[in-house]
Amino acid sequence: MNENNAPLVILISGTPGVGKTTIGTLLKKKGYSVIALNDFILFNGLYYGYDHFRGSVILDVEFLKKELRTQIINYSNLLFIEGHTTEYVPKQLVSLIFVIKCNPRILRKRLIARGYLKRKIEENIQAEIMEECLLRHRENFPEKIIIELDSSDIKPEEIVNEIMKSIDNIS
Ligand code: DAT
Repeated sequence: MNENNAPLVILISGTPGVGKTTIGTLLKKKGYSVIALNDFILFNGLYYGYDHFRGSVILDVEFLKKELRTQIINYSNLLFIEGHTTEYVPKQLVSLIFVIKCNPRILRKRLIARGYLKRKIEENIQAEIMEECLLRHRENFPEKIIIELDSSDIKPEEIVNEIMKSIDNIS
């Protein structure tokens, strides 16, 4: 916890399929608080509607930011927020960001296994190649708090260990 009694907020982001949910589940099993941002958005109705072409919700960004500010103070110590659109978490709240990456060939296999439509797979592969998630976070947060981790060849448990080591270094 920091001096304002707000929790230390850690973002875990990346293109769909890189392993965010898996990491979040492992962190929860270890007893940490984890917000899955997609679930948070749906549960709190923080969207205008659904984009059928893109297969995703149309976010109400200002409402999302407001709701995060309100709800984050209910947590103590360490809070992980995992999701594809974590760049919308208000900058002042965030201590560290992990952008998980994955080799596009491996990512494609994961997305095929998930049953995504071909168009959606290619859109996500393109986003991974162009490092879109990383760039969006770089636009919104200082570079020094962003850490890239590659999930292509290491187990989710090892990624969690890397994350915890980095957090130990800042707290
Ligand atoms: P995301 O939440 O980023 O969309 P996920 O956690 O649902 O991704 O993982 C997508 C798939 O990839 C799922 O079948 C689990 C698998 N996976 C996740 N991390 C992995 C890793 N480090 N090594 C191998 N497979 C992984």
